[in-house]
Amino acid sequence: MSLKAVAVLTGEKVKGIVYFSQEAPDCPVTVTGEISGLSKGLHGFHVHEYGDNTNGCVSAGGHFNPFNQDHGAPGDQVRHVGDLGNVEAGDDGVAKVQLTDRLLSLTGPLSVVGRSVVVHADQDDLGRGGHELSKTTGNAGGRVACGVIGITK
Ligand SMILES: [Cu+2]
Ligand SMILES: [Zn+2]
Repeated sequence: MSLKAVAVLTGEKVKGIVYFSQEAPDCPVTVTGEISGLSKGLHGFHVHEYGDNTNGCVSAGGHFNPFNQDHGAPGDQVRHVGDLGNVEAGDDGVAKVQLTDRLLSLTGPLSVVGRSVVVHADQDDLGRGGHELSKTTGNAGGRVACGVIGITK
């Protein structure tokens, strides 16, 4: 029986829905969805530690990082579990999300259910930008929308 979760992202201008599914506990997680209201181009896209929206997207905390690693690209050996790279918006401000990740899980001690999805104002440099924030946030700028990941059917 596959596991499914969903996050409804809300922000001042940016909105979206992101779906997660996983065939079985040790399988990769597929992430799909659509985010609108973005500026054209790349935007950092991560799972952050907390499913807490009490102070907007700020209270989602940092990138979900249970292994205490540096920030990186989704394909890197060294990365945060929550590092999902970038989504790319077209001229219409819409980004389609379609990715598969081997580190995410929807069950067990490292489950992302109850945490947040955050989309950022700027491009995630994937840890390679040489900025002082590259190794922690990818220097992806402000949080333009976020939503808590919840279980769905
Ligand atoms: Cu983020
Ligand atoms: Zn990160």
